[in-house]
Amino acid sequence: MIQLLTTALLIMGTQTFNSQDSRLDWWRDARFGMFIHWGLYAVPAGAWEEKGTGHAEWIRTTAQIPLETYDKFIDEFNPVNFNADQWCEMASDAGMGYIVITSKHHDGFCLFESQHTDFDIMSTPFKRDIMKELADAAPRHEVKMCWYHSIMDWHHPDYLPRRGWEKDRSSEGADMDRFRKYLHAQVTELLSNYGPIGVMWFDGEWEATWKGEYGKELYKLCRTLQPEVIVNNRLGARGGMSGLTGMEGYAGGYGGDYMTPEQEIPDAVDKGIDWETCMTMNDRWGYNAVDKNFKSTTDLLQKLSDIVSKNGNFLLNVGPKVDGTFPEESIQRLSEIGDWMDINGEAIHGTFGSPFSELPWGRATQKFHGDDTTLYLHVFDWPEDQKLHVPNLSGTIKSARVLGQKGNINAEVKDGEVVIDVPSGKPNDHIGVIALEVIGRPIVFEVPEISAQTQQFVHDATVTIGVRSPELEIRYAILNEPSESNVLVPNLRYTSPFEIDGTCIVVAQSFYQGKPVSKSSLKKFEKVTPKQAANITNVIKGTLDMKVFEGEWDELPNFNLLQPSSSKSVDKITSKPEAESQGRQFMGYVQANQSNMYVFSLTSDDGSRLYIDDVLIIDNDGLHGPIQKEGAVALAKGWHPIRVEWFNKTGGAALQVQMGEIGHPLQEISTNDIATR
Ligand code: FHN
Repeated sequence: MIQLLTTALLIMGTQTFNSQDSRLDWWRDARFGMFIHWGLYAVPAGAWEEKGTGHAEWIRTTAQIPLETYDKFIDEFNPVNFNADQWCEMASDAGMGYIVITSKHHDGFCLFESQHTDFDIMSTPFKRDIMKELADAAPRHEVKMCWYHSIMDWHHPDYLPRRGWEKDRSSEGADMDRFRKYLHAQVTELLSNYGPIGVMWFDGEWEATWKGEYGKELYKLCRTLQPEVIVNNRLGARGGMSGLTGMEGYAGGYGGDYMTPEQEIPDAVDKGIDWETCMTMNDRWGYNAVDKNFKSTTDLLQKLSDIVSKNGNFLLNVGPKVDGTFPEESIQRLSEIGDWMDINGEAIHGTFGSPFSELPWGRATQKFHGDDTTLYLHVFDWPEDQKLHVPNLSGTIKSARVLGQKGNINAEVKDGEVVIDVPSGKPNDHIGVIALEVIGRPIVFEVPEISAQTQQFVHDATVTIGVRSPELEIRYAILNEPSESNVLVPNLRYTSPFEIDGTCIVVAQSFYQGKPVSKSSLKKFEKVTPKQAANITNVIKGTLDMKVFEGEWDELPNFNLLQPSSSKSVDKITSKPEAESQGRQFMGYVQANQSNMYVFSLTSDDGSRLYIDDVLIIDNDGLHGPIQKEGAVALAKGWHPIRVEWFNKTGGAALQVQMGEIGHPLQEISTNDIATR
């Protein structure tokens, strides 16, 4: 048995990441937005008494400031230099198409006038509705106004849980249902009083008191109030900083309209998925007077290029000061970014991801004009010999030009690459962009990808081979001996998936105009003997033994060395009733209805593992949000020992096991297929 681990991008939930949903078109075209974290936390600017100067928007918690002390900041919040048009102009001039500002962060303070609390901007000396002024200014500068809104609320008496250190702040009488009514009432204000809103950017969704079904309910409220509004995936368990979204089914998983990786850029994302990386310019979201670790303009632009080349959006943060101005370092970077975007913005706005899996000197984006394509080459490392080699590219190139420079430059299609004569010296300090006008679509000589649902099989397997450029011809060969794999030129034309019924190696290569234009790829597939079933009779169907353990872990402990707090027979593997600081061990038998390969999926928040016949099939351990992993194993017809181990430290809890015979959909294991003896 092999352990086949694949981490699936979680694209289920209330809304799948449907790249056909035209509601997101303006947002996809924008590609670039401004995040603004602003509130009472700008008053202390990261410093608090003997608690140091490293704080920011979390300061009430990280410096353990009692509520009544923190609330006094309201008397000092008077941003006399705030100018909504200036902020919107800086965003627009930087090439940003939307602004997402914290209408309310975790501290509960509302930057907008709310009829449902006095803990808002109207209780400050400023007494002006910041959101209103921004919402009015945004259209004047062609930016869309969007609201960040935190579910977690450290101020509202009904929100639970209290902060662990808030020993003196009783939770007596706190009522999360009443808090959800307050939350809905404020979201209604935000989507009723300020005109068309581009995105509702929720956050603070990870505590155990917030359930996926609440997220679905709030999603529906947003879309009812403004049907065109976009809602991010942070109304349900988002899967930690990777921003993966929650799975339908357990904890009422929630999808949202796009994924939200935070402070990181995913390696590669399926082109059909909408996503946005949010990132700070320095090390903090809210203003910190001593945090001078600002990323360079070149670094920020290369992050923008990398993200857009992967079909994503970049939400770049500014943390304004208490007087209503942006930090000088932010202003300077926004201005320099704007200078670059003035000339190169066409390589960002309205583009799609790169046709290349990688490029040695930079990134690429593309725009389609009917049948033709503009291919933008983002050159981070400008060639000193003035020859830019674009590997694995062909097609009919009509022209080539350097953005911001007059006239065309020479681009020659040679065997398997395009060589472009570029002027000496990078055209700017950050990224030089070359636009290639291509007739039709660029032909990228990719190595073919060989795949099957699993690399082991019991009876037979279906093999699929693919490349992205339809102009390429795939040729393949099926080899029985590995020794042959490095000499043979594949000679079978691939037209559709094919069956294999024995151990073999599949070799494939891309051809163009009759010539091989890529390296060969190869993959071994193995016919295996299924694991013999357990020799048991008189099973008790529909039952598994569950042991519960109490404790705090960062990874799965060895439960066999621990004393369970309880144990009982259960009819399914689940994290319900959810609890923190808890581990569970499920043991019993699972039935294979016939001899074949079986795929298991294990989704959990936090860590989990799945064993069949005491062999580890899926390792999904560690502290994380809801993440799904898969594994496969060959099983003979009959009953096989299964063991699932799981723990939840704090926050969201989730556990879901699915199973499916190869070639069939994964689904919850039926009670008919579990047993104890
Ligand atoms: O806790 C917040 C944090 O303060 C900040 O707002 C980021 C921005 O996405 N979101 C949460 C951490 O994931």
